[in-house]
Amino acid sequence: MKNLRAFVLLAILVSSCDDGDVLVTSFNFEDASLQFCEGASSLVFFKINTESNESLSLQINAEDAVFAETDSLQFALDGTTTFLNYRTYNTAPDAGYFCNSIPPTSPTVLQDYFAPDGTATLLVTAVFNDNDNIEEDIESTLDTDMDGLLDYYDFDDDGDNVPTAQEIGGDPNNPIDTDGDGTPNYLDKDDDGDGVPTRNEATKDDPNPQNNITDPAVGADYLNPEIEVETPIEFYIEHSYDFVSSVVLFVNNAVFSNGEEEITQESLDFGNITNFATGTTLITPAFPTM
Ligand SMILES: [Ca+2]
Ligand SMILES: [Ca+2]
Ligand SMILES: [Ca+2]
Ligand SMILES: [Ca+2]
Repeated sequence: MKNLRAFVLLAILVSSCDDGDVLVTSFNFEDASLQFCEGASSLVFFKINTESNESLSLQINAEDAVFAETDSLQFALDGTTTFLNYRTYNTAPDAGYFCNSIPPTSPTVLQDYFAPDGTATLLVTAVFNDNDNIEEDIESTLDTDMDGLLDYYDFDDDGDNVPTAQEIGGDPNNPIDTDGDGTPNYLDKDDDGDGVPTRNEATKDDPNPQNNITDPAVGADYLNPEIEVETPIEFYIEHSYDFVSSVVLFVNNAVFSNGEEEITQESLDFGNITNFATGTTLITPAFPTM
């Protein structure tokens, strides 16, 4: 996880105390950006107010895989693996303070509030890209080959086991249409129009149609209408697509306590981090049974 960029949406400044005392804490993180670091088995989100020397931090346990898809993730605070800390210091901590396996000796913690109860919510938004050089609408629900991967992140749109990037030719705005039927090869299940689907102009030993060449002078059989040898290939090749995920974090019903005083926060808006996680998803779509 990298490419940290953070923005603060808004901050909540409501502090209350059950015995009515006025707290010297400010609980002000309005101008502090959300940051994070990864510990051995946990993820720590934090905000630092460098003016008032205070920090708000949340530790959660989450597998990296959960950030590869758009989802709303809820984490119940339990006081052991998932919890919040609100601290004040003699001087402001830096980002390295929060994921140290050995608690740093400085800065000195003046007040330490711990919240073992509440609910943290992470809204993950993942944007997919199949890198197939076709400009595709990520709002579209079109799934040409009905393999469960929408066209905008399906690197083989027509499911013929020849990736789109290798079917469009040199000009994405004028993609190759071998049989001239008006459907470009990357959307045509039978590229040469010989009646044998491209996927089936391959062999069981090598399901890549590009490698099945009877006449080298013409090229692969799936682009040679004179060759009509059919071998049923009833599976798809492994697909890959990249993702870039951003997160929005908020916490509800947190009750902070330092043993003497309590601070209740019904709603804590931590803000967001764009480009929180990037990666590549590999998936072999199930072959549809018809
Ligand atoms: Ca698809
Ligand atoms: Ca294809
Ligand atoms: Ca065609
Ligand atoms: Ca052929």
